[in-house]
Amino acid sequence: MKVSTLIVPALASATLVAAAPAVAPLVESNKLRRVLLRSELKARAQELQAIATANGGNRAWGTPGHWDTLTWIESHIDKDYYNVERQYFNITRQIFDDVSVSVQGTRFTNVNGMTGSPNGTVSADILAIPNFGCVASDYPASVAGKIALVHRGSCNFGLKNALAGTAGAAGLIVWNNDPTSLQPTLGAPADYGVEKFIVSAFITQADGQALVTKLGTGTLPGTVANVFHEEVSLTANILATTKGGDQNQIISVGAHTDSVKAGPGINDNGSGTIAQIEVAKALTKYSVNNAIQFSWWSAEEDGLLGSRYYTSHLPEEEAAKIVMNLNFDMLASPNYLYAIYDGDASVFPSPYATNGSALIEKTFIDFFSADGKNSVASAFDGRSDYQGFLQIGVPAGGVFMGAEGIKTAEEAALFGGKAGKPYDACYHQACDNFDNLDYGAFITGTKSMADAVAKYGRSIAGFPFPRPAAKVIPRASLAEPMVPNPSLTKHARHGGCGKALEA
Ligand SMILES: *[C@@H]1O[C@H](CO)[C@@H](O)[C@H](O)[C@H]1NC(C)=O
Ligand SMILES: *[C@@H]1O[C@H](CO)[C@@H](O)[C@H](O)[C@H]1NC(C)=O
Ligand SMILES: *[C@@H]1O[C@H](CO)[C@@H](O)[C@H](O)[C@H]1NC(C)=O
Ligand SMILES: CC(=O)N[C@H]1CO[C@H](CO)[C@@H](O)[C@@H]1O
Ligand SMILES: [Zn+2]
Repeated sequence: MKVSTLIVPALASATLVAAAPAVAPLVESNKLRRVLLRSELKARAQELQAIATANGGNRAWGTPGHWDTLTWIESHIDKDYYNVERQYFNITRQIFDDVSVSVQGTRFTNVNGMTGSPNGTVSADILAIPNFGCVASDYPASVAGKIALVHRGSCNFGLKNALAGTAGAAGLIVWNNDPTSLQPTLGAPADYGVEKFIVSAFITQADGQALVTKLGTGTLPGTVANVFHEEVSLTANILATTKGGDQNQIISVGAHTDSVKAGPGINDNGSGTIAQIEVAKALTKYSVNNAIQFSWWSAEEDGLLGSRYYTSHLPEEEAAKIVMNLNFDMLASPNYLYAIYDGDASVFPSPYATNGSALIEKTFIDFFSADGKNSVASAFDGRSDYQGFLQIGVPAGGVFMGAEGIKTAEEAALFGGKAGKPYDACYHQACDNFDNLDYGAFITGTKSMADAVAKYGRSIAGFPFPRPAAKVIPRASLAEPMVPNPSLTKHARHGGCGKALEA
């Protein structure tokens, strides 16, 4: 008897091996969510913390801690289920050598360079520009050959620079509109319809105010310098695409892998990285109708460089296959809120709103609502890795749990936690470590990702796809900062029946 019972299963399994491989069941939201465990999120956070600890306390791109992060992500991805690719690219950084502003020979002590400014020193008369310098008519003909002094605010630095240059200014000084410090970035001249920028630097609010008063409508001789050298370093994105599912209908899901230099970045944005690993693992038990592509972007901290590299190098016919981009960053803030990108611009005016982005927003609102949780709208301002996708016409959406912003009393009523305190007091600091995370919020955020992956991995019925002609949005049309429209109601949602979802 013993012998025969041993033989029968052996034969049975031999038969199974010979048969066609069983097709995994089609993914379902509740099943995918059920296999996600808080304990696994914690285990990954521990691993990521260990990588930071072993590499001088951070995982900034270009450092060994970041390369180790990439290897670690790949070790968690099933190569039978996914095609895994590293997309290498070089990043050229400006290292400032001499950044200065002087007036009548006196140098200001607190001057910041503008990343993207040409290399050089300009000496000329300084003229103060009225208003914010965001429209061509702000620049008088007399600015030609002079250094324009412009107030920060109302539009991007790149637009101010392009308009001043177009009016013939030889250089630009921007003065801050608040007392905090800032490292400004111009972006690319082409985004503002010009061939090149003019030499520019950034001064404090106090220095700017004093200079404007001193100049009045007249001019004084001065100098603006932005002298730098360049350093080229290599980094990489990771892309893992399901082998199954329609490769012409790709659901792109992304988070960034780098931290700031100041700390380990376990919430920012280790949490998005970890959530993606766990959802990508869970998905391997199921089949999908539409391909899912998980992306781990590099160098978000330096201006969304990894994701923008990807989208800007994507051939048009490949871009046409991407149905949507879902972005997850900071999914475990200790004093969290559940904020969903306002894809329909019902709360925050946004040039990016489309029907597709509105549908994605609704998917997330419905998830939190069905889970008995509140959610609020988050500005759809293109300040994370989904920006590059919006620029090539791909609808986007996602969830965000708060960074350095301060929780309001209204938000504390909706989400608990402490009003008057930052959502993440450790944002961009050394204390953004394993202990910084709210693991309850983290598992909820991870499940919101799983829900969207399952829903769109099954079907995109009703979603506007294939897209009509891609709607390309120039960055210049983006105002800074995004201010919510108070006349519109905040769509804070009280969670459906108040009953938590089973998984
Ligand atoms: C990065 O730059 C180095 C040196 O400048 C070059 O050898 C390498 O091919 C570049 N790699 C990529 C992916 O562009
Ligand atoms: C910028 O100019 C300085 C001298 O004016 C020069 O030493 C430096 O190499 C230049 N940087 C670049 C990136 O060309
Ligand atoms: C967006 O949706 C509205 C209402 O459903 C519809 O009338 C409109 O045609 C759609 N726009 C596009 C560009 O599909
Ligand atoms: C959505 C979001 O807040 N993403 C954050 C990820 O991390 C970077 C840098 O730390 C922040 O600038 C982003 O805002
Ligand atoms: Zn909305």
